[in-house]
Amino acid sequence: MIRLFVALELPEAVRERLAGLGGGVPGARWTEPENLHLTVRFIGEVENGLLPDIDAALGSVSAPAFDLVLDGVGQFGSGSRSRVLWAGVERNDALVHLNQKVESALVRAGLPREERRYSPHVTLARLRDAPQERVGRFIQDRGLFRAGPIRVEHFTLFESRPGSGGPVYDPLREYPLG
Ligand code: 2AM
Repeated sequence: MIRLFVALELPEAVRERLAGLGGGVPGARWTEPENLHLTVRFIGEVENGLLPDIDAALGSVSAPAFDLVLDGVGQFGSGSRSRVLWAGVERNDALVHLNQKVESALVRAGLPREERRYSPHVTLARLRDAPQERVGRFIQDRGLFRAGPIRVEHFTLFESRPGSGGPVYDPLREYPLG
């Protein structure tokens, strides 16, 4: 089996700025700077034999290049459950369009449809037992964070592998946007 997802890479300067947002929240596990990305479509575990079909499906996606702006920070989840701290994405119809194109290509390739609504974000940290008061302050203090515009001219199929220091994301293939 192989664990896959489709994402946008972020330029190093943007990843550095995102990594620089970190700190000040006890119980936060920060994303390694090289792992910061914007998921277009999570795939999950599939048989290795499906990889050629997935690759062909993604290769058939035709969508325009676009600009992306990161905007603000926020969190998913609340209470003591596992929570995610993220950087947001300014409303972006081209990104939603790309998500839909990728979704239908993958469904044509035989993958189950994603039932959850697409909600673009860059995961900054996973929170366990982080005091909500500190999380709230973090979000408030970084509310004016903005990065971009970032020109997006391709999307990437990644493999996620477990590593000793957390997951390792290997880019398998890039697909151009026109
Ligand atoms: P997340 O960062 O918000 O968890 C690789 O795991 C990427 O796929 C991450 O960006 C992750 O988003 C995303 N993803 C979407 N759905 C997922 C799921 N059910 N399990 C793990 N990752 C998921």
